[in-house]
Amino acid sequence: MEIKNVAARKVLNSRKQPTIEVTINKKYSAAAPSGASTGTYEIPSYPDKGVDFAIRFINESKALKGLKIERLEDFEKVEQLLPTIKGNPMIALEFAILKAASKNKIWKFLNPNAKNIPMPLGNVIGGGAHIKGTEKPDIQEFLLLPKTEKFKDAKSVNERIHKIIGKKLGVKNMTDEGAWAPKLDTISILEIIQEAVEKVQAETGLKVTIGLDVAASEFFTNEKYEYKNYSKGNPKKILSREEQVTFMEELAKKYNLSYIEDPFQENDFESFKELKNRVNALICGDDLTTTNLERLKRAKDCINAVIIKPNQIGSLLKTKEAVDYALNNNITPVISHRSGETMDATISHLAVAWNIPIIKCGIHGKERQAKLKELLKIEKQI
Ligand code: 2PG
Ligand code: MG
Repeated sequence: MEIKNVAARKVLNSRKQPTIEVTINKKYSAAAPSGASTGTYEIPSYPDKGVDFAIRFINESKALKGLKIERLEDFEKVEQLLPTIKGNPMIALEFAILKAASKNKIWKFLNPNAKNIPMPLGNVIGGGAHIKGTEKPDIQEFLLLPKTEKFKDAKSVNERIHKIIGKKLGVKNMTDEGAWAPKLDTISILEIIQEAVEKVQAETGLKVTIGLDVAASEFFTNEKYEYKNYSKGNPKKILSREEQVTFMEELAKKYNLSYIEDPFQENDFESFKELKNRVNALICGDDLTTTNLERLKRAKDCINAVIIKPNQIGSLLKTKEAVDYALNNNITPVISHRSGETMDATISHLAVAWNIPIIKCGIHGKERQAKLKELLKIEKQI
């Protein structure tokens, strides 16, 4: 595929914030998402001068014209030719080029032998930085992780539990990611989810497990974890580092958690390691690792799963490096959406092409469904 035309424009993401969309050869478009609970070690979403500057820069640049893209390695040229374009603009650009080079079959272009569809990790109840106000869960995401043979079953079982819980809670409030946002404490929420999971498991015979994205950096103040909704009788509670490790261990054991993301603040590698040694769950880094190979290397013995978000590092090639390092070091990569999303479903393709076993992309809302539906489509093509 030869790049003949590159155009960028401003669009709105699901949080109604401006983001960049790039179109290659007038036909293939991709837009970048953005986070709300961003890690300190993520690269900035936009170069210093912001989204408008990036759009103008891409529209005025002739650097990519005539460039031929036939394989992943060719993206080195893209990244070299536009070194000032990092973060979200680079991701939108590279995803659009991927679509153009593959005629929308990215998974096949990157790996014609791909055969695994990832399990969907979906957000059913949430709080933290993903909803305004103060009366909300401290923990950012309460997640469902099905363990089914077929992707189709996993998708529908998540949707079913999401619906049952919505009815039970009777709230209309939702987080940015389409999870229910009740004014409830951690324990009450886990009880409600466990009940719904057991009911649906009994009905369908399909296995579903529970997970968390604690996003602990968001409520780590003065070297302590400051809960505002800890438990029913005891909403306000301050936990030390050791107490937080114990609390996470207790939750993991009581609710059979299969997955815990960012249970500790983003610099506390040691506590991740301690929890990993105490429980039988995926202990996942997100703000800890920020899809950054150097941080991932440092976290190697502390985690057994890692979030992969292309726009945390702003480079398709560096994203692939992080995935490969994880796969080669017994760390489960989990490719992930952001809380501010677009209809782009490139991460679904990357999951399949790069053998990523889990995709975290929500359950409810058109931007989340776009990624799930794309996987149904890919499943049929494989
Ligand atoms: C996270 C993500 C996505 P955000 O913390 O894992 O769920 O949130 O995009 O706001 O960083
Ligand atoms: Mg996270």
